[in-house]
Amino acid sequence: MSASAKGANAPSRELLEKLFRTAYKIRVFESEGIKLYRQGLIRGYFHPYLGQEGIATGVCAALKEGDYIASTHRGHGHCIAWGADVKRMVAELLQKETGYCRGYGGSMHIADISQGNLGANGIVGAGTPLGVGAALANQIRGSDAVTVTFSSDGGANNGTFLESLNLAAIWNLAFVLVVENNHYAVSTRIEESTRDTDLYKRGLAIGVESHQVDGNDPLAVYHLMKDAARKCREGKGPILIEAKTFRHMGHHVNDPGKYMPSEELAAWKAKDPVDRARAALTEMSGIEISQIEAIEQEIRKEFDDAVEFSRNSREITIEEFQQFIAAY
Ligand SMILES: Cc1ncc(C[n+]2csc(CCOP(=O)(O)OP(=O)(O)O)c2C)c(N)n1
Ligand SMILES: [Mg+2]
Repeated sequence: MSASAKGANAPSRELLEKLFRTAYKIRVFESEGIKLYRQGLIRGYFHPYLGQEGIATGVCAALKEGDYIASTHRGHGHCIAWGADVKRMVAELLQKETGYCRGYGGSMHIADISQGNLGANGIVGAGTPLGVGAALANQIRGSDAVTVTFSSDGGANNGTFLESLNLAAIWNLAFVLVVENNHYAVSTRIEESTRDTDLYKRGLAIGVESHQVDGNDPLAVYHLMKDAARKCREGKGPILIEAKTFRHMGHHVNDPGKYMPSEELAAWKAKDPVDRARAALTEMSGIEISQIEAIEQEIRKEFDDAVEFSRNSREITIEEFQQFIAAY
């Protein structure tokens, strides 16, 4: 994020604060969530979004009420940036009935259709056709809503990636495909799974406006997404955005990520998206350090309150879960 951007086009304090708040909230949720996982309180997998916060933060800040998002298995950050209730998210992770899916879904299935969050998804790449379907429905309804699907480098090798984007293109849908290229699908390096690692070119090949952005720069992501959403509402969609980034740890909490070269990891950590959001807010808005600290404290308290709320909520029973499954 260019901290020197000043003058008429300078981002507002409100925007800078929103970006920082969101990025920091994701950072706290993931860091503290990992601790809960390590205490054995969360079952199943937990795929941390640490290091990738700039993408969800910038994208969601550029959308408006009535728009839609579809997420991935690494979806906590998308939910938070979309404005999800942290209490209900933590409760879902802890299998409590107060969670988003009554505790039946867990980390990879948090969804809130009523608010346009089509959900996290345990099937890599599955959010792309889902998002295109929502965008088609919105076009048929005459709505100006934009649908964003968050995908991934691994997801881009799923057959439905091009099939869906191609349909979105011939139908001029208000659809934005955000590809979070973190260079790995589990331990498989992107160079091992595709010859051309610039994934935005796949959109160009089928006539889709496509861009590449530094995913660790929340403000750059925001500006690109803002422009993409405007174009989509003008009937100029779909648009593909490839955001380059890097995870701060292995694929999931129990993956030590030894295959990630330490110098490369250090170089990406030096471009930490949360630090950059904080630096932009500090340098461009004139906010006092004490005010930043107060924001951080407020967000940490929100997480602690969510844990307290969740601990006091009732855990679903195996019998209830079995009855729920049998009903479908
Ligand atoms: C269709 C499908 N294939 C394989 C898997 C197993 N799997 C879960 S996550 C993952 C890697 C995903 O990598 P990427 O798409 O780049 O997303 P990232 O984990 O980097 O966010 C795989 C292969 C799956 N869940 N779904
Ligand atoms: Mg990946």
